[in-house]
Amino acid sequence: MFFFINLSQKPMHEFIMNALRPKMPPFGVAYVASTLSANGIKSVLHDDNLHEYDDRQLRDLLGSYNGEIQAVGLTSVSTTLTQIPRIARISKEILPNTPIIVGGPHARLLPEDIINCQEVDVVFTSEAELAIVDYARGKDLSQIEGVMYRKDGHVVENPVTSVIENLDELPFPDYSLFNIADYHSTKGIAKRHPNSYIINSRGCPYRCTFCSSKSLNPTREKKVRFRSPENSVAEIEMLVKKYGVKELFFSDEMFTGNEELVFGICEGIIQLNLDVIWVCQTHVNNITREKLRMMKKAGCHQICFGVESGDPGIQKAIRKNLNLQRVKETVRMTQSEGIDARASFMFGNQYETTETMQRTIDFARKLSPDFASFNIATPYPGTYFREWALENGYLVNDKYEALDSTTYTLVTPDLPPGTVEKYCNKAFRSFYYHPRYVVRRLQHIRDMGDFIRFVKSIYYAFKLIPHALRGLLRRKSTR
Ligand code: B12
Ligand code: SF4
Repeated sequence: MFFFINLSQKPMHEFIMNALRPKMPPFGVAYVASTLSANGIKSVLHDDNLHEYDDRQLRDLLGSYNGEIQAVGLTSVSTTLTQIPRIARISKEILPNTPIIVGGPHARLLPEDIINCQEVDVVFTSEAELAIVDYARGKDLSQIEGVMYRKDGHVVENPVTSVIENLDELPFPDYSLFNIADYHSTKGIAKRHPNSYIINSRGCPYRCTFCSSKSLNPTREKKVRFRSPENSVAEIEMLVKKYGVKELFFSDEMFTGNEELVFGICEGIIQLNLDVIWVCQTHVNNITREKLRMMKKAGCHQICFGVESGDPGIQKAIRKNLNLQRVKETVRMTQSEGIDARASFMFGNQYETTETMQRTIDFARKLSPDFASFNIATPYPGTYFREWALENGYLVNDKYEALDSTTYTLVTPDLPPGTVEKYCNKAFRSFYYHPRYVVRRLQHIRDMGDFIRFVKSIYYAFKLIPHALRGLLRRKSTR
């Protein structure tokens, strides 16, 4: 049996958006567990991000599976990396002869950070659905692609020479590992519960400077791999009928990029008459009215567009290169087809100044999407933004746990400490705490469900005021 642990993420600060954050199961683990299961090997998951265990609870839990555990598998994003030594130490105390293996986005981006922890035996440096089965069957490590391990005191890394080209060959994620109803997507987005994520493709053809998508792609090319619509629809049907899922979040990096997939999934949902609504995120340039109409018919109620900045110069600098006029037209078109438009913005990218950030705040207000999110630019490993910050000596806080989008870890000549956080909070207040926004949301109320969501959003808005104030005070006192 493989015993997987999803490491917990602890926000560094009180931050205005923290209260809205999603809590979702680890889908990477669900994918590797499903290929193990297809080969007759059982998996168990402890989600420490959902139920955080102290040392004693973790010891008791691991001890209770005495003798059954073949390997303890940890999954890690950069922000949870610092949890690895503690969990690995406890695991070795209780199960000294059981290997500790680690995978996840950070393991794919900077595996050497993880193998440096002496208790860790093997790091999986790429998509691991195939490698994990080789590993479980006891294949010699030197013969397994995409692993990093120690041999005779040296670190060895096996390259990845082939990738899973046909995603339809993979079994669906193992949803039996967790209880979907225990989780939730970003508060305020989902209209129904239980809700879950689904991934229909891997990769993105764009190259935004703040995003690690390119570095995560095993081919490092602009190639995107897509599932067939039939395969995705079969998973959706299973989620709805077997797990009672009522709402889905298509977490593809760019859902509307492949016409065949979008139309195929929509037709499938309509033909099977599935009782499910959904939300997706995508690129402004991939939207047409025809697609929107089909998506609406198939239950789409919200689209999130990564707009990032209201300043044309910053658009170029971050290689997003959006035409702001087209952004406006796309948001209007989305709203006119009865789908809510969410726009996501960032503060503190390359060459940002207080003027460019103010332009973003003004643009967000004028754009008038139904919802907006405001994030702090974060120099994740595998991004050009991180390289730029390092080259210029702007990175002043290199702690991985600070990469939680609530802390600005750079100081640039144009942005003294605290400026980016200030503008981010200002953007939130200027957008949401505005009578015009409240009136517009009131006009959107069509049924009892909308009314309840409106009351909840007012409740969250008031709840967020002390969050914002505490955050500001704490930042000031730690400076
Ligand atoms: C959906 C998604 C979410 C969802 C669900 C996340 C989840 N729990 O799975 C939500 C919205 C909750 C989320 C939250 C966050 N996310 Co997110 N998310 C994604 C997204 C779009 C898809 C993830 C996914 O399912 N990928 C597909 C699976 C198959 O890939 P995978 O997870 O890497 O898993 C494979 C391997 O890594 C390996 N593997 C994984 N775990 C293990 C464990 C073992 C033992 C083994 C052997 C192998 C193994 O095998 C898997 C199958 O091939 C990715 C973008 C991307 N391209 O991956 C960002 C991404 C992973 N998220 C990211 C970030 C930053 C976050 C947050 C920190 C944001 C924040 N500021 O809070 C939080 C962290 C929450 C957490 N503790 O996990 C970054 C990670 C960057 C980094 N350096 O770590 C990414 C890469 C986005 C980006 N391009 O910057 N996220
Ligand atoms: S930010 Fe979005 S569009 Fe840009 S590279 Fe990343 S996933 Fe692609």
